[in-house]
Amino acid sequence: MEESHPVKETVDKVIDTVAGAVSGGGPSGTVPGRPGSESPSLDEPTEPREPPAPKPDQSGPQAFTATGQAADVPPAARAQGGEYLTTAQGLRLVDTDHSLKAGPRGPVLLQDHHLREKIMHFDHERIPERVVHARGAAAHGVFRAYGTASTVTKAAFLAKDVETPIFLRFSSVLGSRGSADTVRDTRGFATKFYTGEGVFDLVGNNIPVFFIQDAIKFPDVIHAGKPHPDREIPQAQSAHDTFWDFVSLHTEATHHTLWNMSDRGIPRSYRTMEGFGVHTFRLVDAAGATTLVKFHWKPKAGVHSLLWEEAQLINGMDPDFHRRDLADAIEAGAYPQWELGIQVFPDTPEQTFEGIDLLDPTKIVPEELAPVQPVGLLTLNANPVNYFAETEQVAFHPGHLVPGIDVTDDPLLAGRLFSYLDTQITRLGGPNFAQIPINRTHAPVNDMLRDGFHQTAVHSGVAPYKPNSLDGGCPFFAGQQEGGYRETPVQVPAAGKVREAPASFADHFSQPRQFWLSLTPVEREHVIAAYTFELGKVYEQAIKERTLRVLAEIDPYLCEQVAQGLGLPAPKSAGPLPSVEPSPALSQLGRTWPTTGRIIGIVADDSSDLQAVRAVRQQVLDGGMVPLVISAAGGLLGADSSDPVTVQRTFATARSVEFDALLLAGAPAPGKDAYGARDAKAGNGTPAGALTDPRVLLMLSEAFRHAKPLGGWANAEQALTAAGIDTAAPGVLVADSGEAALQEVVRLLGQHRVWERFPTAADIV
Ligand code: HDE
Repeated sequence: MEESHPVKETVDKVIDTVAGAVSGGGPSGTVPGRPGSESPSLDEPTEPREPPAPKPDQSGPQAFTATGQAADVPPAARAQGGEYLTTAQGLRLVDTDHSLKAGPRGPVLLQDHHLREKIMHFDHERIPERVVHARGAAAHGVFRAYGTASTVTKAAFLAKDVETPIFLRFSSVLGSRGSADTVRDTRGFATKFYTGEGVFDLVGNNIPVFFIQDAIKFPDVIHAGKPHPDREIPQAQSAHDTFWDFVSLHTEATHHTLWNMSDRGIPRSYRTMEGFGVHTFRLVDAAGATTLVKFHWKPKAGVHSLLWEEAQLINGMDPDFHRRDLADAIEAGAYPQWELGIQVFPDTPEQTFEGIDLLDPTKIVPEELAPVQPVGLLTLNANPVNYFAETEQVAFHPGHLVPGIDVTDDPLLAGRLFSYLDTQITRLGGPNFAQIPINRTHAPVNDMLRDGFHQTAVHSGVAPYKPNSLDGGCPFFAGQQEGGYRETPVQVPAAGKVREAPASFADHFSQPRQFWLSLTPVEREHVIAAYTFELGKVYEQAIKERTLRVLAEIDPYLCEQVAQGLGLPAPKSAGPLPSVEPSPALSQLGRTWPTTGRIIGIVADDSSDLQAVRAVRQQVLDGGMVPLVISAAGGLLGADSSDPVTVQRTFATARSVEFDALLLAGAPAPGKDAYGARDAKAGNGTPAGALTDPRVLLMLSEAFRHAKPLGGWANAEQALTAAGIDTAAPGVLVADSGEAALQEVVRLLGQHRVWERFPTAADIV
């Protein structure tokens, strides 16, 4: 029996839906990205009825009371109900289209309670966006522990086979809430575990180091990265004077900046990013023994990035690329997964490992020295029902800890422990943000905190203080047996109060050099290009020259190449460069990954062998990937046949950047709209006698230069040649059948891109 696959089922439903709609048969399923759970009627519905249910891929926060007690209410009870439009007080309304007036042409009356309420609420719909990480997307999921961490921590949610609901929010750092997704930036990777012992938040990034070693510098680095305060440009990017001014003067930022300039700064998808806890944490086992650890998230889909040109095109074509990708994957049932792992270090008084200061957040510990040991699997399996209620209002805090997990004296972490509570007072409007449904703990709350804006709990008792006798002495202290959280009594060496960093924090260049040396040649080319682009956007020459001095401390070749691009002389390093061992684990390349959830474009038209197109599409689905058929016009190919093929994209609406690989079912003839005045992508239009649509040629040449696998059959060679592509080039395959072409394309996709297509500079190796 053929095994059913969630992606396949969904895409089949898409095909049914579109085919049904075109043939007048009505929809029979959902398509990823469908706006609601029901298809709309052509005319405005007038028959009163209950609101439609959320879409099946969506789930709100689980039902718990404001005081952390399981609530026996169906999820839908949180949404609105009833058949009729009402005021916020539940008063039914007869009209919401007209203000109350003294006659149809008369003045509006102040007594219009509905007008006042509607406009008052609208006027206050916005809350301040996050001061950093404002742009984000999130999903619900579950974390299942392997039990392997139980040797080092008593945290109950890390015990074998314990399943914990989670909410995970990804974000970029610098941009505003409406900024584009694929900018060059660090990404946030914040996970809320709703454990039985209280909420644990792992508030990490996709880059394992940070710009600064002390939280007191955070406003400085963020002010430098944000748009210039006078013109408020540029949005969501570091390619400007203030950013490079700061990082070139503040050289402890060098390591993080280098990661940003590498492919890590432009991930292909949230699904293909690693996550890092950055700081060293302290784990505590049941006997009180402690271990130092660093947290890592490893994506099952592999770590993949965009190319810079692709990222820039996507920002125009689909600024929501990352959030759409995440939501569509979950809706299609291709659930993204990450393994949580820990690097484990002995908790010694020095808090160092192999000479690396574990309290310095600008340093990593190479995986070759301390392997990442898997402790559990996270699966994202539901999209939020409401962006604002969940993704916007979720509040993470590194100080949300559970027994068995403690913080260390990393000075960056210390400042965060203050900041993440403090910021919510402005952002979420008061101290009761923990009572917002997405933030509610799944453990009973008995906290003696009272009142305040937006208090939604109804506290009973008269003695919210301790000691008391009036409430029977409640609440009582928990010993460790009852899960009481006790901070580890770490010995603090005697010292004077100083505003200083330890001497070990002064090394700013050895690990950047190690990162550079660990990259493959093509990854190094990307780093050179990124620095050259960013500094090329800097106005002041002094800032460029100062940055070149920093690059000289990383590597002379990197410095020379960037200097050449900027038309400036390359400075020499101040002294000999540190001798460091590369860490191959830092490179993203050289491994093979599953291709599940990847997007394959199939270019076809009515002249294509539709039997072959159908078969290939089916094989893509069977492989857990998403096939999108691209043709000259929307609708159906082979509309008259018994089994037509639905078109998902047209030459006018598609762009190569949407696809991970392309398949050509022949050489599609120019579409009727293939002329520049209608679609600039068609250029000067189609020269007389041209056999292939110019937009297809553009798509092919873009995909080729973005090192994407290209396959084709029938007369595909004609289109490839017309696009100027050598069919003998690596990763280009014209096969006898669609099946053979697909097989090769999928094999190549396992490595993400065909890097060998383009030679790197000989002297970079
Ligand atoms: Fe944050 N950071 N941060 N940060 N951070 C915030 O908290 C802050 C740092 C990170 O999806 C804010 O609720 C300080 C490191 C993520 O809601 C704020 C310092 C790391 C998110 C804040 C840091 C992060 C934030 C803004 C220097 C990686 C998004 C709104 C000591 C380990 C969480 C908010 C989400 C958000 C402060 C440095 C990750 C202002 C003071 C290092 C993923 O509290």
